[in-house]
Amino acid sequence: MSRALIVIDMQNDFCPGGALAVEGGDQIVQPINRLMTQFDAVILTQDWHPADHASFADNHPGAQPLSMTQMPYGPQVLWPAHCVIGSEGAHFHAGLDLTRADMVIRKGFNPQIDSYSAFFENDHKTSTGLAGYLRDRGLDDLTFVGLAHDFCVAWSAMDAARQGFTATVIEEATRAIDLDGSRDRARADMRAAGVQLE
Ligand code: VGL
Ligand code: ZN
Repeated sequence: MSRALIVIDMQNDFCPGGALAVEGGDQIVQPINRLMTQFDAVILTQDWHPADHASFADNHPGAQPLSMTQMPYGPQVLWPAHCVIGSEGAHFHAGLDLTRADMVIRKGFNPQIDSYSAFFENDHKTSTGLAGYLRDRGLDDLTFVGLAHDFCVAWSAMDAARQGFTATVIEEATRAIDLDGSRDRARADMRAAGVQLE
């Protein structure tokens, strides 16, 4: 088995001071850098939204950030604008070791569909191409870390398990947004999907 570390969305906007800051997000940078040395491959994901993205509350007149809306593909949280293509907030945290990354996969660039998972957009149909890349390289044992535990990390790990990869989340190297109990829900959902929590 070849093992890949998949580092989810370690970007400025998800760290303290960012547009969608996750509490303690910056505390996991060094632990993630240390983990990178223990894997056969390292893949980074980068949330990458156009300014007119449908997941931004600003693009829904009258809507509050963190309220819910209905999209053609299902319910969707409306987020403060974040990780706008090319912005400082979309850059990786300055302390993250980028030298070990074999590949960076961007997601969320389709203006009409959000993409929490590294594998599929939120319609659960449109592939990012990551599964094919991993299979072509024989990377079948995947470990997930990064931000945010209860959204992009959880959705990525569950999609990995559903597609037949071995999927583990190292919880110490994640932090959660924890919106209305989303952290506990994500843990239960991940376990039910066959994701190992360490
Ligand atoms: C994320 C909300 C919106 C994440 C990305 O990385 O968990 N959450 N976009
Ligand atoms: Zn996003």
